[in-house]
This record gives sequence, structure tokens and C-alpha cells, in this order.
Amino acid sequence: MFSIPRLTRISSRRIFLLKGRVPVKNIPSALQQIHVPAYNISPRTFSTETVKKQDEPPAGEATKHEFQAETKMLLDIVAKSLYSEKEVFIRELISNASDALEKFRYAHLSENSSLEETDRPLEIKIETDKQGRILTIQDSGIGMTKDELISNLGVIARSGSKQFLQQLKDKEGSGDNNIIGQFGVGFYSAFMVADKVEVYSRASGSPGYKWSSDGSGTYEIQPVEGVNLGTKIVLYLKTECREFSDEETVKNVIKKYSNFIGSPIVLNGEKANTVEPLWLQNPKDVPIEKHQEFYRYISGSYDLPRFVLHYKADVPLSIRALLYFPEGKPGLFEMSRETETGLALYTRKVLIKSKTNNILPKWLRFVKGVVDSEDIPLNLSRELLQNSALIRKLQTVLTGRVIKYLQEQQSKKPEEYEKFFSDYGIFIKEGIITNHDQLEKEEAAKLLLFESSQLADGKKCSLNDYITRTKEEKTIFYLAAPSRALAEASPYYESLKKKQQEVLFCFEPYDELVLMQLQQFRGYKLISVEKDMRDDKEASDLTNLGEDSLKRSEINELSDWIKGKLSGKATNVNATTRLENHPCVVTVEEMAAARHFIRTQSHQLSDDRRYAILQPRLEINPRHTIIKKLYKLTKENPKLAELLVKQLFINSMVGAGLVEDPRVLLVSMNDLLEQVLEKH
Ligand code: FE6
Repeated sequence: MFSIPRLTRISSRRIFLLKGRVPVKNIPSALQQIHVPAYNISPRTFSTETVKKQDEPPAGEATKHEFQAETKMLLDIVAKSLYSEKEVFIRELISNASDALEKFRYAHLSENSSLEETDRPLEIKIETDKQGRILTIQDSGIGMTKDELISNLGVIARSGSKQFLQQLKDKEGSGDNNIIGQFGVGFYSAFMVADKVEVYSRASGSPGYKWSSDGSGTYEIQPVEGVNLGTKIVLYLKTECREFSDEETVKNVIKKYSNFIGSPIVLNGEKANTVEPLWLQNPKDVPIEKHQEFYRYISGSYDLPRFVLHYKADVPLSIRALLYFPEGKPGLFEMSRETETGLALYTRKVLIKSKTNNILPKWLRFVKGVVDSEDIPLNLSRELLQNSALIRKLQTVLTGRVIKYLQEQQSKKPEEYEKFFSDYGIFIKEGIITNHDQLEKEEAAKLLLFESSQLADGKKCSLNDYITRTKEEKTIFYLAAPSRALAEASPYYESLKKKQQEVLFCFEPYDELVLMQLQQFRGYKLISVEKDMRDDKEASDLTNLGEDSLKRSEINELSDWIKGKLSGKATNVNATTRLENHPCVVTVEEMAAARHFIRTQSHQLSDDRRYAILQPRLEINPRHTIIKKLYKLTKENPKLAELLVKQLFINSMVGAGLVEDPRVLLVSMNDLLEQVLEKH
């Protein structure tokens, strides 16, 4: 048998299985990965040396290879039909180059590196040759060995190409064209614009190779001399794509897609991108436009940040963080708890992980941005990143700062904050429910907003505001209702209203569950008015009922009679002095949990079972005309009295919000009407 406490537990754990209550915007951008640049740590700026052009002499025989069938298929898709705009091949190749530089930096800083690698500029050099119709993209990154040249190409072909092709199919026409980047096959896009591609690459401690192909089915690999560390890609452009050997065109494309790439991009000897880590600059020196640009870049969207938290701390950890709160409402993607986009984690400008999921708690997954901490060792392994005291500390500090920041916004910009809360409040509620630390819960609870009986319709206040208005009792009352009008007319609220007791109104889906689960706030008990009524011992005291009421003995008699007629439905019947204009109400142990249970899990259950779980108690008003007449009727017309009491009970269940479908009223209602009309 279920008991109510168990029900409460089930409910609170399941709360966030329900999704989509928040308005949902289009989400193509959400599927795009967040890609945050790392910044060049090399003290040198960029070299003026030009890209070598095919003066790498052969150092051995060329060997011919065939593309695997799937590789070929994928190459054709990417080259012929995936992108509507050809210019994106530049973004893809730059992104590969940037990743290669990133990998190099990482290896360079975390291991002892050989002399050969030190002190060379880490950059991406791009050269255009309009006459020759050639575009060259060179990076001084980690480079590829012969094996890697072969296997990197085929990676997709071997691991899950079927899924990949299927995903491509599914995405067709969805406007999302960033899948390629995620799978690291951006290189294929070179064949959109080139009829021949040469790749010169050398990894540290390994000879250099030239790879070449026309993309039609075979490629050649040859050992060559004089290859720089890193990778150079030479594109022999198709005639119709000659625009990409024009400096101005290429420059614009770089600005458009790759402006924040973390290494210098040098186009024909001139720097073409911005390489300043925004988060390391003095917050005062960063104009909002820079934030907007950077935010768009990291979020892969055309959204704007509504709040910007540029945070700098040295104690207890060294932290530089740039955190953005989106202007746009959350999409389904953010709503999902499976989401894999978080903050990018850096240490001293070197990227450790672009999409972390544990630098902020899960409920803050809508926050985007960058965290840079000098205290994180570079060689932080994946396991350590998942589970280290350092990361936990970082999370605690950042979470505390984010909450404090939002509290500040609440007092400084109440209107903007209210808008934020209406868009993202659901995440805050999730944060409270999923946190097990009472103090942290209460910190987040300061961010909640509610309507209140003391405020005008539509105005909202915080729990702190409520407390400032409270006089004696250390209690915060709340009442869940579908609307203000229904809240105001609620039978449960009647007597508190008369006493002018302030009550917070919960209109949003999870409000009452959050307050129920929170239990306390700054030493104030959170009590729903329904629970208050159920537990009100004073109201059950029937010594001073007055003239206008059933007498005590009559009440006892009637209660017993009702109990009999409602057996299997109401567990108990109780007289209360807290009702005024209503004949009766139903109370259960935890109304919020019960309503959640009814909404989410009760559909398969029989009526009997449902009542057995809910254990409703009928509270009757001995001063109400209907109750007084009911008493008389039990003597004069017991049959009609029984129909009446059953109707009163089901009505009360509806009033309590414990009936999903109001049609259940009709059967008993018609029985009753029939009986009433019998003599006419
Ligand atoms: C993609 C060419 C095979 C590195 N640097 C750069 N590109 C890279 C890698 N790729 N993979 C690794 C790729 C090509 C061939 C794969 Br052939 F660009 N710039 Cl380390």
C-alpha cells in the first residue's frame, strides 16, 4: 500500500520528467556545438614568412590509395550537396587548423617539448593566388603522420558512418549545417570548391608527406622534404569558384565565421581576425558590442546576451569567467537535461574542454560562456575533470557567484529580472528541487518570484519581500491555484483572507512543489493553506459554535453517517470552523504532491486505489445551510441525502484540484437531479 510520504518522494523525483511547459522557440541554433576559441599563448605575434608553394621535393615513391566506399559517399555528399553556401569550406578548414594548433599547445604545455617546437609562431596562414586560382591554408599545429593522413580521412567511414549518413538524412532541409564540424570531416568541404587538393603535413618526430587527390576515388601519398610542422592545404579552385582566390572575398568570409578563432589568422601577411581573450580584459574596457559578438560566436546563434557576468576572483581560486544569460527563451534543447553544451574551460588561455557539463550545476545549463582558471592543471585527465575536488570547488564558487549576480539583478533591474524569471524561472525551480543542501536551496530560493494576496494582480515579489512584511508568526503561507480569481475564491484561503494574512499564490506548474520541497526559508516555515487547514486544531474545537450551527451531537451523528456513505472514498470526516461560504472541502496530507500524482501517475489506477492512496478527509462546515439541511435530510430522505453527500464530496475533490476530468461530476449530478425532480 502506498502512503503519502512515499508519494511525496516519488513526485519530487519525477518532477522534471515533465517538460515543455515553457514556451519553446525554434532550436536550430541549439544543435550547433558551442565552439570557443583558445588564444595564442606564444609571446611572438605572427611571422611574415610566406607559405611555401610546392617546393617540397620528393623523398620517396608516391603510393596510390583508394577511398573506402563510405568515405567516398560522404565526400560526395559534403562536396556536392550538404552546404548551400560554398564559402563555409573556409570556416571548416580554419576550424581544423585551429583544433590542430590547440592540440599542439596542449601537448606543448603539458609535456616536455623538443627544441624544434619551441618559439615558432602558432598561427594560421592563408594565401590567395588569383592568377594561379589557388588558395592555401597552412597551420603550425600538431600535424599528421602518414598513418593519420590515411586514417583521419577514413575515421567516419569506419566508426558509425551509417549513423552519420542517417543523421545527415534526418537533418535534410532543417537548416542545420554544422553537423560536419561535429564529426571532424570538414576537410571534405574542400572538394566543394577545388578540383584538386594537396595536403602537406608533418607531425613532430615524423617525416613530412604530401597527400593529393581530385576527390574522384583515389588519392596519392608521397614522402617529401622540407615540410613545416603542421599542415598546409593547397586548393586548386574550380573555375566557377575562383572568387575564393580573391583576398577581399576570403577576408570577409574569415570575419564572418572565424573572427574569434583563438590563433592569429594571417591573410597574405596581414592579420585578419581578433585574437583577444575577452575574459582576460578589464571588464570596464569591454564594450557591450564585444560581448554581443562573442556571445553570438560561442552560442552559434543570432541571439543576444540579456545579462553579462564578467567575473574575476583570486581567492579561493583564480577565476576569470565570462558568463552570458541568453535573451531568447529556452528551447527544447536547453530544457532537456541531456544537453551537452556548457561552459568552455580554459587554463591560462589554453582550452581544456569546450563543452563542460560540471563547471556549473545542471540547472544552470542555459548559462553560456568561458571559465579560465590558473589553478586547473593542464594535464587534467578526463576522469579528473569529471570527479575532482578542484572542479567541485570551482562549481561551488561559480554557482554562488551566479546566484548572487541574479540576486543583484533582481534588486537593480526588477523589470528585466522579472522577464528573466518568467523565461528561465523553471530552471531555478529545478535547481532548488535537485539540490540536497538546504542552505544552497535557500540561496537559490531567493531568486523565486510569486504573486501575493497583498499585491495587485500581476505584481510579483520574492520570499524575502514576504518576510519583510511578516509581523509575528514565522510562517510563509502559499496557495496553488490555476488563476488569481480562483485563488481569491478558494475555500481553503477564506479564513486567512478574513484575517488579512498574506498568502503567496502559486500559478506556475512547479511552484507549489518547490515550496513544499523547500520546507523552510530563513527560519520561516513554508506552509500551504490547505495543510494549515488540515492541521488546524483550533478550528476543530467545536465548543463555541454559536446558535447558527449544528450542535456538537448532531455534528458527530452526521459525521458518522457521512463516513459510512463515503466509505472507500473519504478516509475521515471532520467539522471545521474555518469555512464560511463553502459547505465543505477535501484535504489530503500533501496537496501539492497529491495534485502532481493525479496529473502524472494516477491514470492507470482504479477509483478505489486512487482514494486509498490519497486518503482524502472531508472537512464540513457545520454553519453552512447545505450541511444543516443535509443533517435533516438524513432523517427525512436518506436516499436523497446520500446522493447529496456524494455530490458534495466529488465537488470538493474538483475544488481541491484532485480531479483531472470534470466529466466525472456528471453521473452523480444527474442521479441527484433525477431524485430531486422525482415529485414534480
Ligand atoms: C583533417 C586532411 C585528412 C590536423 N590538422 C589539420 N587538419 C586535420 C588534422 N585533419 N585531421 C587532422 C584532415 C585533413 C586529410 C584529415 Br588528407 F585536413 N589542419 Cl592535425
